[in-house]
Amino acid sequence: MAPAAASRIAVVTGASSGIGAATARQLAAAGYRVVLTARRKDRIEALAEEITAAGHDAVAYGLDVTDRAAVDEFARAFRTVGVLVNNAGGALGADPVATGDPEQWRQMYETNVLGTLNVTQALLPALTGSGDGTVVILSSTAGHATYEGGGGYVAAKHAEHVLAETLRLEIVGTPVRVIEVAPGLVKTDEFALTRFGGDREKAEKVYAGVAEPLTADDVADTITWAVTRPPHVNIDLLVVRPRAQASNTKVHREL
Ligand code: 8X3
Repeated sequence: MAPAAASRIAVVTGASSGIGAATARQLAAAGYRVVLTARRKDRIEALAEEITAAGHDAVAYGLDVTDRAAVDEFARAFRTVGVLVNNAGGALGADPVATGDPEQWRQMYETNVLGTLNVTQALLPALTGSGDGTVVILSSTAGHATYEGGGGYVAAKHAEHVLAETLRLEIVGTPVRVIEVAPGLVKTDEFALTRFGGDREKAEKVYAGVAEPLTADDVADTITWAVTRPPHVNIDLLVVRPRAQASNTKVHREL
């Protein structure tokens, strides 16, 4: 469904690459005026230009979602917002609990959980004010079951799942939906590389032998579908995995 004027703005966090960038492109194509946010301003500016050149509507705003003062200032620019896609976040490390780095755990909690909290809190009045707001929380299958070495990432993603569930309970009766999208194995340029501190060999192992992991576009398609349902339809939770993945730990690999 094409968005109504008051709910035409879609804010996407972490829009500089991967799922965030793909979602920005698809929401713009669906008729939204997309506000791209990320720390890497040069990237989102280039993407905004690309989207605009394709005849759609996009602007870029450099933002670190963990900086609450900056998030509040960003939110002041909007009277109404139709969609907020909380995509910023990611994984750091895959160490067992016994030896995991507490600093990595803290950073993951800050970006994934507090980042989502910051932007959602700051934009909630504008989302409500649109008369038809949608909050999307990109959690993960790591938010629903654990795996060895998942540690701090699994904990942070469980927290995001709880944030989505709790918010949905608390704002029922207001014109805002809360949609959680939980992807499994998605091959993007940066997710695994960031997780393993730039170690390409370790990053490649995550996808080794998997014929077709999900792509950023697959997930963006899922998000866009959920967001473009009629306003009274709330897709609470959508778990999406590649066919080759039956669970977090059961992945078919042809090696
Ligand atoms: C990414 C899924 O399996 O790497 O959110 O934790 S996994």
